[in-house]
Amino acid sequence: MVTATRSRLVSHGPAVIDCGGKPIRLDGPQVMGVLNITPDSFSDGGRFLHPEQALEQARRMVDEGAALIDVGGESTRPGAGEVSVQAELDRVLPVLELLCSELPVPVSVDTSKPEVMTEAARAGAGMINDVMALRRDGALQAAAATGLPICLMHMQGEPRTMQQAPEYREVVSEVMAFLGERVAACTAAGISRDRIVLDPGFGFGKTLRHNYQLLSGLGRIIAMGVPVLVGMSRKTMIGKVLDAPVDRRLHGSVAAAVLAAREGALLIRAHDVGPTVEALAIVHALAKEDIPVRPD
Ligand code: 8Y7
Repeated sequence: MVTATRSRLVSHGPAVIDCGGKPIRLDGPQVMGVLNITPDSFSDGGRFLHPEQALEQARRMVDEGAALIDVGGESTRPGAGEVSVQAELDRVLPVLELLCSELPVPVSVDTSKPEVMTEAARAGAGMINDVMALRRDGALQAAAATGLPICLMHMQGEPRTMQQAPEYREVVSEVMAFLGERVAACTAAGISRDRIVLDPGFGFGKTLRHNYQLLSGLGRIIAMGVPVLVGMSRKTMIGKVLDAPVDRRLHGSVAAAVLAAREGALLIRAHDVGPTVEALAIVHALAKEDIPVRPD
């Protein structure tokens, strides 16, 4: 068994990522808590529209150990409709301003729109989380100008149609090629590698098998040497295996988080922060004792 632990031994990049003055330690897996402020998100849609309610929920997640809170104003669920720039700004900015001034942890903004990136940074956001990986016109330039770290996520197709017939020759290689190309586009636009986080984009233009092939091959993506974020919380890849609706996917989601963290994923995007943080503490305790395996 020489190769089994290989992916856990590679360098995972900087031990700290600076999110606009609020650093996150990446010496072990950390949780990004999900805060949806859209009226139509599939798992908690419509519950956190008001800034005060959003703050209350964000504080709960921070108390439970979230290292980062992800705020999104445009639902990216399969089949979701478009939101105008103004509508997204109106939703996101009041929440960002409040959370960024009140919370001890950084707040990332889940957006693909360059105008929202610019305004979110001005409101104090600490990271840009773009499921389009800065492919929108003007997004590379806008993101570069913020100076913030950026999560580049893989998606095949676009949210409205991505689950119709996703196809890959070999999903892990294709996701890696895409992410490598987006890292190159970022560095060419003046975004240095130490500001980049990569995400294979579970559920975004992937069948159930593609999602598990990606989880199985996650070590190869981690070996690209850039911190990796994953989001599997409450997704269909959990629900289909369990034949369970969204409100009964907690244990499956935590199991998936543990498996990804054991491969070396450093940021885990999750709705159920407390249970995920506790499970990851066990992964971290184990990883601290990992001994490199060498051939005789
Ligand atoms: C992800 C995400 C969503 C993910 C990153 C959901 C915004 C769907 N999923 N961002 N966003 N990675 N980086 O189930 O997997 O929360 S939305």
